[in-house]
Amino acid sequence: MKDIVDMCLIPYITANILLALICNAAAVSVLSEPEDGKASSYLIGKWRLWYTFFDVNYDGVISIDEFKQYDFIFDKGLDNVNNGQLKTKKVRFFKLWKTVVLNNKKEISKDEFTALMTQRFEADKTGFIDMIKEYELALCKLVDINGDDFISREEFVMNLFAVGHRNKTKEFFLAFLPKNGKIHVQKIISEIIRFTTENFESTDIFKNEYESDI
Ligand SMILES: [Ca+2]
Ligand SMILES: [Ca+2]
Repeated sequence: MKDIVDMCLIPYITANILLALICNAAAVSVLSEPEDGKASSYLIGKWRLWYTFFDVNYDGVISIDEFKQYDFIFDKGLDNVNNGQLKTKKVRFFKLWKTVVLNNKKEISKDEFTALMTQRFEADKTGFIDMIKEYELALCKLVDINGDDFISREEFVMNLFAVGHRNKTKEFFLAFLPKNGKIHVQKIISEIIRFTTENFESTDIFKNEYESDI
């Protein structure tokens, strides 16, 4: 009787092993970068998170008004320590923000934003990375009030406050492994490039933060 039961179990176990192998192969393929230059669902999910981060007043839509938050924080007499360059830096960043995020429109929905990023990424990935790099450098120059190419804790927190994110600022800052209490702007730029352009799953400071902040 035991032999019969064992014989019946063999095909069942074999089928399950095969199923496990197939599932494992599928999981590995998700972790690989698509070869056809298409944006993965993982990357598209990150762009949707990124959209949420830009929606400073939490009304579900990114509009031109979102940028006014930067005026509120950065206009508090900080131009003295910024050698009078604040306005120039802000104008430059606003121009890039309007192009990169809003596609030069007054507002953009989450679906439009995702479609825009997908179209840009799939048309020219190198150009897309360059666009993000230029955008983030302009933001870092704005946030780097004393112009030392490092973002201090104070500068970092002020930027987060400007865009309405006040939770877990300490954890977010420490995730960049600051040295002597500050983060080099290149570290922030490389991390935002990872977040906005890396097509496969990896350790991602911005993704972790944005997921825990919503
Ligand atoms: Ca909004
Ligand atoms: Ca600085």
